[in-house]
Amino acid sequence: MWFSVAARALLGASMATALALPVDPTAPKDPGHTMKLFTLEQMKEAFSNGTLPPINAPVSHKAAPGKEQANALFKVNAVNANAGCSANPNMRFEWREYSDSDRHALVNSIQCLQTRPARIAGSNSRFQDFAVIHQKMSPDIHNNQKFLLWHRYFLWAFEQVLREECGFDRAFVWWDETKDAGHFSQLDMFSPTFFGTMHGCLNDGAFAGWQQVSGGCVSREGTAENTAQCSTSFENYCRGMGNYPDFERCWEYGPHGYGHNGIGGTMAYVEISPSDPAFYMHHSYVDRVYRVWQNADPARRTSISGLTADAISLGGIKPDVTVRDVIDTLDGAMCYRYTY
Ligand SMILES: [Cu+2]
Repeated sequence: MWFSVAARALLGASMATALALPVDPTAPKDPGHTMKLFTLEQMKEAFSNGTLPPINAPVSHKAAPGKEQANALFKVNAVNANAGCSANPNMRFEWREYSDSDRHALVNSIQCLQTRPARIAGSNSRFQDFAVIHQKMSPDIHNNQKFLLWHRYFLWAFEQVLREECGFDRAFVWWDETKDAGHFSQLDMFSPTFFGTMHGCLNDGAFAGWQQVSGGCVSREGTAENTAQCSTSFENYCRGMGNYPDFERCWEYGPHGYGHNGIGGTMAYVEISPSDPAFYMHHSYVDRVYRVWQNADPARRTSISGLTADAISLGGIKPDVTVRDVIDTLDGAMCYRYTY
């Protein structure tokens, strides 16, 4: 028969090649998963019907035996370093409270990190080390109880590395997204002066031309409709949750997910989203609201349903810690608070 086995094999191979090639050569090879999303109305309905997915147990959350000692040493150092923290914590200022000089210093230090050599396998810069670690650890740090703690420590580590390796010497920043709900793209953060505009591949601003960890350009393609979910009413609804698993799911699948999609493009993909520096601004808001929720009840600063001894690992960027080291921003490995 004309259509020989060899011809079939050839045809199969060429089809496979054709399928493997992205249509858009700048598109990521493996962008990963999209966000789990509930609008405020869907969230209320899911809670009242009991249909919100149950919170998953972490995939792996016990430190390897060899790491226990390192954790203990870090704990001792951290506690010593932070004696008296609450009397004089580091303040994180909201973007609108941040001076132009501070904004430029922040953006310049992030640019600097991109020029520093990688220390993590599979990365091509010190900035991308964070995205690679986030990508690798993704199954263990999303859709579970560690989500808020892990990202809190990740953001703190990013801040420390900006200070230690790129000379950043200002107070750190946070972004109150509720002030920009429905119109993220109009915020001056998303301008050619700072983080770049929000349409397609980054071709203006401090990070123009940057590549995603998975390949392809860092891009933004958010919609106003998505950013509208990052509202005061949604924040307040989640802040009304009485226990950690409910708050965590409301916050992760609600405004957290919609902030990612509101910026869109690279940020819409869970694993690779830290390839866009806007990730760190978004997660400052996520962490700030977690802290505000914790402040409403002291027990929330010491417990997340029995997981207090579990390991938080950044794959070597900073020492492994435990949940108890990072659950209170004023006691443990860190020492900071938000201006409001
Ligand atoms: Cu994440």
